[in-house]
Formats: sequence, C-alpha cells, structure tokens
Amino acid sequence: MPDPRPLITHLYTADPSAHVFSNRLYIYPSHDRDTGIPSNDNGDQYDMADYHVFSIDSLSPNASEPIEVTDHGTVLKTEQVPWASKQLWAPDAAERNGKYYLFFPARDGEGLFRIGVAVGESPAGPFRPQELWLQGSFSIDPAVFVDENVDSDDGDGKEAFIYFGGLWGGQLQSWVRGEDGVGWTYDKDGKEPTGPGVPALSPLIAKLSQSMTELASPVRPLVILDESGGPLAADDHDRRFFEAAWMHKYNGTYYFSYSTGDTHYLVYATSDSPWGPFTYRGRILEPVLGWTTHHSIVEFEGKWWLFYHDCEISKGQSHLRNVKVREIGYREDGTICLVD
Ligand code: FUB
Repeated sequence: MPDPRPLITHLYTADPSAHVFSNRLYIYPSHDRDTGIPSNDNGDQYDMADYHVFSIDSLSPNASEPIEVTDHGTVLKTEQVPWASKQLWAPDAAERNGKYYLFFPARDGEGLFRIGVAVGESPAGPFRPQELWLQGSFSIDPAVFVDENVDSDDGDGKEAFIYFGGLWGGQLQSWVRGEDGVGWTYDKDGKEPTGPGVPALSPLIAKLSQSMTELASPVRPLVILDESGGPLAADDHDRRFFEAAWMHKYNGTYYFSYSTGDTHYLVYATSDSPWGPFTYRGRILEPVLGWTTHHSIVEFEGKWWLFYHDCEISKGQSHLRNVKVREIGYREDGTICLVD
C-alpha cells in the first residue's frame, strides 16, 4: 500500500499519543525543532521546548479529501515548568475526574529525566504543570492507561497505570532497583546489559493515584517473556524493550507495544493483566525513514488506528519528524496486522 501522507505539515511532530475524548480524536505529540545540536546516542539533538495539541473530527472523510487536523496551539512550554531544564520529549494524556492530564518527560536541573504532570480543564489544553515532577518517576516516554469497568480500590470503577522508560539517552540503564523492591537509585555509569542468557532491562509500571498526580504503588519492572516463558534476552535487539511504551486493551486482552530502538521495529506483547507478565507476540511496523519509531494505538469510529512518525518531510533528518496514521486490524488469534 502507498505510504500514508504526513498528517501535520506546518510543524515537525513526533511520538503521537492519540486518545478519543468526547467523540473527538486528540493527538499529543512531541514538537520537534532544529537547534543545530549535533546528533549523538544521547539524543541531544531532540531539543524540544513546547507541546501543541491537535484534534481530528473524522479519520474517514471522502477518500479524495485530506484529513482535516486542528492545531490547538501551544499548551505547555519548558519555562512554565518549575523543575524542568530542557528536552520536552514524548508526552501522553489521560482523562479522569472530569479533568485532563498531560504527562511529559523532561530533564531536571541535574540533567536527569523525570516525568511531569500538568492539569487542564479541556483535552485541548492549556495545561498547568505541578510544582514538582511525579515523585518517584524517572526516565522517559510515559504512557498512561486508564482501565475502565474494573474492580477498583479507587471507588470509580477505574484504575490508572503509568508505563515508562527508555534506554540510552532515556537513562533507563542508569536506574537500579533497591533490594527492598521499592526504591530506585541513579547510577551514572549504568550500562545496558549484554551477554548470553542475560535478561533485558524491562520497561516500568506503577499505579497512579485517583488524583492522577501521584504514584500509588512502587515502580516495578513490566516483565516481557519470550515464547518459551523466559524473559526476553538483553542481546535480542529485535525484540527487547527500548522505548515508546503504549498500552491498549482489545477484547479483554492487554496489549503492551514499544520500540526496539536500534533495530527500529514497533512490536507488541500481550497479557491478561495490566501488570503483566506479557508474552511477546510480534511486529506491528517495520522500520520507518529516520532512527526513532514511536506510536500509539486507539479505537475511533469503529476502527483501530496506528499513529506513528517518520521523517518524510525532512527527507530523513532523524530529529525532524512528522506524524502519520494507518489502520490496523486483529486476526482471530488476537495478533495485530496492518490494514491496506
Ligand atoms: O522524541 C524524543 C524521543 O525520541 C522520544 O522520547 C523517544 O521515544 C524517541 O521517539
């Protein structure tokens, strides 16, 4: 099938987190810009300073018409966030208690990535940041999943979880879990593990409080198993977690999807619990033009959609990306396929 056209062309946008709020589709992407910082494995070239929110009325207009996207303008800037110094990376958003929450990673004053929360009255923003980052959070790429119609201690039939983490520039390899299983400490010399039989580093999960502005559980690893029931191996770069966590639920099954980073695949694993363990199931998307790949999956107008990015407009400059969308489907066994 022909590659879809970029959805947004007047700005560089990436890492699209898509959600449906009040029957309208909202996209919360990173806003890429070129500040001339040379590319390196630390991701310094991804030097973003604000967020825009976009929305779409319908993804199924007449085939000949382009999809109409509304830009709701700047909804949060680095200088509004008391604790952040730079690099507003991939955000996500959630609705609860009649309010909207924007979750975003940024470096703190010491250069460590933390995850912040900003609160708004409308899905289109603006968002007011909390004074401090989400205490206990670290690394990058928050994905917030609100599970509905569940037995919940929170009394509203909902439970919210935050999934996060990213290797290399995202610093996941530098965080070490304490022996009590509760605290995590930073080790600047931390390295991604390697070697035969060594398990890969896991993405992380915590429950969110009903207020959505605090962690309500310790942060713990989200285990991803291979077909033989063992944890994915660190050297299995085609399948191990790198960054870009996303959670969605289809037919009662939890789908955790992510990027494999240096092998550039979008892949997924499934479980019958949002806490896991998850079992690796396969690939969703082959490598795109550019180094990073990052996505979200959402149901809208009775179909399932994959939002992702590539570097078509910038002709392959990896830090200047554009958001795209294509339809996905599910086979009878629950595996995901792209729809032509
Ligand atoms: O946009 C900056 C970083 O690039 C994101 O946080 C990663 O997921 C990768 O897409």
